[in-house]
Amino acid sequence: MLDKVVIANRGEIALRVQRACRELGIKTVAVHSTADNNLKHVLLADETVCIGPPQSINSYLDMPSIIAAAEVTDAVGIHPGYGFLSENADFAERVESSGFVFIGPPASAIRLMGDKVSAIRSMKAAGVPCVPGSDGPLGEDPDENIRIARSIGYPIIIKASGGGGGRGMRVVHVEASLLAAITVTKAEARAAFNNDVVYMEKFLGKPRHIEFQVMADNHGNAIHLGERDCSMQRRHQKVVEEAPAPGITDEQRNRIGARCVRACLDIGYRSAGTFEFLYENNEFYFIEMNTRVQVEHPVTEMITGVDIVREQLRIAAGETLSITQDQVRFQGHAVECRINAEDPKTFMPCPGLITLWHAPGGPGVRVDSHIYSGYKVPPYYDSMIGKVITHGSDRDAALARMRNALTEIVIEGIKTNVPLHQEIFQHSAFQHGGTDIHYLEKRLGLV
Ligand code: MV4
Repeated sequence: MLDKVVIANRGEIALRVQRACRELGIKTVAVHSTADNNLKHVLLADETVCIGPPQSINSYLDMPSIIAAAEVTDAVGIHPGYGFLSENADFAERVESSGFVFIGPPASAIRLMGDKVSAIRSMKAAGVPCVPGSDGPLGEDPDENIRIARSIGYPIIIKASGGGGGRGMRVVHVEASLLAAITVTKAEARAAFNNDVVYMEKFLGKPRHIEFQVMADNHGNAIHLGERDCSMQRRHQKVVEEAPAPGITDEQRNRIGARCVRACLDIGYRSAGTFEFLYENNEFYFIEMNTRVQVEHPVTEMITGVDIVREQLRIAAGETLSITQDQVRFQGHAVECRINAEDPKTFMPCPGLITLWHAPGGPGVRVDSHIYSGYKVPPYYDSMIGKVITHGSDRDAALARMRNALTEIVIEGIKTNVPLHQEIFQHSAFQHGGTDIHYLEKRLGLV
């Protein structure tokens, strides 16, 4: 097993990675900014290295500082968590060329999936169903682009190949707007991603966002751990996630899961990954792959019993996956609420001192959070301060446990989105399950 790992992240995921390391007997190095001296995992780490000032660009995104921290502490591996440098192929490459293990996929896979046109091309080749579209970059010929859009049928969506996660997209409803939309999206993409490659897809009006969790090792083994439904979102920020996705059949899960596994083997994938799909009219359409551990991984852990971060560490140490596909069992239902330090009405971030914290508990309740009474939420980073995950024998049982947890939870001193979650869990459409990606914004009267 790895001897010592640098955790190149902060907050709840840094603590999550640290817990997995501890269980495996791996020593941990917490690298942190000057704003994060009092983070829970920093206080618990075997060693700590301050890597810079509060602004992420000078600390959690500073590759030389993080690699230097691994050097001075004699660490063997670096876990990037999510966000920050987790999907930066150059970072993965520099970690490895400096002699450390990148606890994630090969740089080549990150690069391939980071370019959405090449990602879709490889997925299509592996038999993963994709959205009808241009099957490659749009060229300069206006007549050809008009022809492609007509053959797909309006509405269509123009997407930047360097984008993803909702950045660099534009919907086109009529042919008269097409060419201007392509020009503008290209210009924005060049400015934002230094890459003006754009492609075209059929625009799906009321899809759900359903994603498949995969894991692959270095020995030719790959498995899927089923799907999650992440449709409950606002402005591309997920709010509630659940597994399994309501209404998805075993046949669909096995079929799409098997395609994702095939794709992992085809592209030489390793570690944890997620295939994002849009789901509409009973069909799955691949849109992007995330080459990192995700915020919502716990709902998959709760229904499968697989510790995804532990597997990442084992795989990085050269071991095989500890389970085969045949051994994966889906049990019950899990739901996750992301707890943010924000105003529940305006969604403005609300950093500050947490004067009192009581975590919810009881059977089937999991809390992944780094906060404690007396912890001060700094203003420099993402406002997510933790996640409450509940599991039950079926969806109703998981939801009932979450409603309970949301009444037990106490966070004083700062505003949080707990009231929003309490409201969501009273909505009858949500209780019924299967709401689409526009549901929350519509309910909030934002659309
Ligand atoms: C789409 C789409 C409709 N049709 N692609 C937004 C984030 C990025 N991952 C892809 N996104 C979308 N792609 C086609 N062809 C609608 C969205 C979309 C969306 C997707 C998932 C979750 C939330 C979303 C919110 C708005 C739009």
